[in-house]
Amino acid sequence: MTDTDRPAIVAFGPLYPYLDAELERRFTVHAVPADADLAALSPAIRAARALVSFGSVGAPAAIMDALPALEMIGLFSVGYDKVDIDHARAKGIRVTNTPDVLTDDVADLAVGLLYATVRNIAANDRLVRAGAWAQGRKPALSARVTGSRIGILGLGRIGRAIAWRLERQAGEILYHNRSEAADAPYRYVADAIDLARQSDALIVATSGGPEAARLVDAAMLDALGPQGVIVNISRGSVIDEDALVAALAARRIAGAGLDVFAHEPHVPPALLAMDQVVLQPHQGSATVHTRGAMADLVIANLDAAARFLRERDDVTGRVGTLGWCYGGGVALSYALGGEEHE
Ligand code: 8YV
Repeated sequence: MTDTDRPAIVAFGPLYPYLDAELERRFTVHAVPADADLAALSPAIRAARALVSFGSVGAPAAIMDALPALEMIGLFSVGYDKVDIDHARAKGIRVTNTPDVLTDDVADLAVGLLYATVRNIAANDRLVRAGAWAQGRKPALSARVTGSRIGILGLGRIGRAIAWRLERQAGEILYHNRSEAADAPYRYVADAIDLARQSDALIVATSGGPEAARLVDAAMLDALGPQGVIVNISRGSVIDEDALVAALAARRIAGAGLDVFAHEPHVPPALLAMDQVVLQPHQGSATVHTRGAMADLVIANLDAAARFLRERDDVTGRVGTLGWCYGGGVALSYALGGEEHE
């Protein structure tokens, strides 16, 4: 394929080396930093018909407007809260994401954070490293996971994978969604605050975005109560972070295991000083296996779309249809599918 045959795409913000290499093999890739001056983009960049970005960068309306030929956004994430979906829809730009392939690893991390928080694993690690144990200090006794009531806020794909992992350990698994999931073998709680009130641990697995912004507020944290812990592997924006810091500082909840924050990579300094909090650098999907699978899915989505882009150029003027399959049958995974997601 000559360079002129290759569809031009924009890599918006940093991606991932394996994904970068696979993109270079197929497309003419223009790297555009997330903070680029969009008014100064070259004509070659403005000709790009697809854009790829990390979940934390997404695609605001401004980049869509700066790329007049843009037809598709390929996200390297399941979450699309940083994409202006309404704007994409209005402009007829397709948005694809990477569901399913990361579900297990994100669920594993949620369960790991639950245990680490409830059993004081990180705090006790610090105690050992500091030599305090060797000098005779005993670890404080902790609560336990086995037999506890686990509330899951958002029983989508990841929420279900978390529930499945904890079924044997939990005394009960309960959940809250916008509506009851007909096929879920867990107790549905129609009100989110009630869910917190009835849970020993609350695991936040809902999708981000404006609808879920600060869904977990001071009232919900108070309902969780002084023995309760919260785990968040969803988006930092789902929890009112100031309310969380205040509740932890006043011991109105017992602890928190957090992989995500409201203003990543900034973590509120107050949290850094708290022993009852376990902090992770948004690494739910960050395994070699899963980041590779996510990159492959981004490529599959783009390849299918590239075929579509070329068909648009076909002299017959044929226009491809939505949802066709690529290679071994990996379908374009549309973020705009309307399915209840995590
Ligand atoms: C991504 C995530 O890996 O997929 C998501 O929505 O939160 C992470 O697992 C991260 O956003 C990188 O794109």
